[in-house]
Amino acid sequence: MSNPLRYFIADIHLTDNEPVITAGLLSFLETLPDNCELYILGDLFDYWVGDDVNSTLHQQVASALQSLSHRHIKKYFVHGNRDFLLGVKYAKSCDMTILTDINCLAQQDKNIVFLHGDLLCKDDPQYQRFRKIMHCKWLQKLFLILPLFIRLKIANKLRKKSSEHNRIKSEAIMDVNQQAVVDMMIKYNADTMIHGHTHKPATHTFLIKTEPVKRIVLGAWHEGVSYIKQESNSSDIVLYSHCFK
Ligand code: LP5
Ligand code: MN
Repeated sequence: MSNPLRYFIADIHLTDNEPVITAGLLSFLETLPDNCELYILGDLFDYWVGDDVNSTLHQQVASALQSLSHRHIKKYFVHGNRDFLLGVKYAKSCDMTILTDINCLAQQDKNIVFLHGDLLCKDDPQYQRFRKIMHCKWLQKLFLILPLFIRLKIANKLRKKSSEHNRIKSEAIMDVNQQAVVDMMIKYNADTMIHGHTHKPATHTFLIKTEPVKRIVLGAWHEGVSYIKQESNSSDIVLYSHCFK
């Protein structure tokens, strides 16, 4: 089955305080070839408190993504745990489609399943409970009608609490649960899984019922670019990383 050239990125964590990362993303976008597809698997922004925040950073990124359309590059976005409130208004300004939390791309006989990755952290029930609360539609609606300075205060508080919690959590708890990976790959008939979130870039190969499969983890963009490329008309999917130029 033929597929277009595809790129996957995640965990860019754009913020006003890190102009090098923003510049790195903008130049990465410029290097994308015409007619490819770009999948952004969450945490594009360090946090998102509403589409009404019309900052220079948000405008810059929207305009860069939007202009890719002139080169027939399609953009898809999956929410991360930091930017799950990014809405259709902003996505429209980027000319990008928001996808559901878990998605599939059909291959010959098996699929590629892709997601942000936080859903796989099943060894962290505290986070999974927290996530459920954050994903309550009524709570999100309520949050979004609050004045901006209160939303920013809440976001800062949550970020602080999260860092405190992460400092005492073990590495294993913050990684994916292998059984959750296997269950999801079986459910979506996938031989390849792509995700971010853990900031542990790697290609893991293992067997599911004697079939070789792989899980490719995207890296965060704190020190450089991390992306996965699937060549057109190929099932070859490779993880790349390099420092910002
Ligand atoms: O983000 P990261 O990588 O540091 O850690 C994540 C998990 N943490 C989060 C929290 C986000 O960082 C906060 C993002 C703010 C977004 C904007 C605000 C929108 C508000 C919308 C309201 C409807 O996702 C972290 C995981 C880690 O990944 C690895 O998987 O461990 O999870 C936690 O830290 C959760 C804790 O275990 C439990 C959190 C308790 C919070 C208590 C809140 C009390 C303060 C309330 C203030 C109003
Ligand atoms: Mn994340």
